[in-house]
Amino acid sequence: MNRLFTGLQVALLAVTVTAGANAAVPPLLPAVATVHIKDFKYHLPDLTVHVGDRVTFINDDDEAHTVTATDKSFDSEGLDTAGTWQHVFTKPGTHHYFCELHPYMKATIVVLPAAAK
Ligand SMILES: [Cu+2]
Repeated sequence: MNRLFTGLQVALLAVTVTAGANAAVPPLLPAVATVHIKDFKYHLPDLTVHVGDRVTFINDDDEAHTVTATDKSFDSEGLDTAGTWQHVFTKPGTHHYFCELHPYMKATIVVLPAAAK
């Protein structure tokens, strides 16, 4: 976090830092899918997973981004450059999410019922 931020980003990051001041960056666990955030877009913008699947989000941009559910059921909060966040999807359905810092950034994850084993 040694770059310049806009006021909005500073405000958001301040909240994030306060919440996780002493939290070490958690190790990445195996995930079924990885969404890279690059050039102000989520790749993949349309992803299908199953209930219980873990998805990794990685910010490849020089700008901070978030992964925030439209219904707020999940929220990565600010991800700095190279920041990562993982989420296990537990509710089937179509989950729309966006970046709180750049609300035009939108994507969807479809969560299907747990895969038969
Ligand atoms: Cu963003």
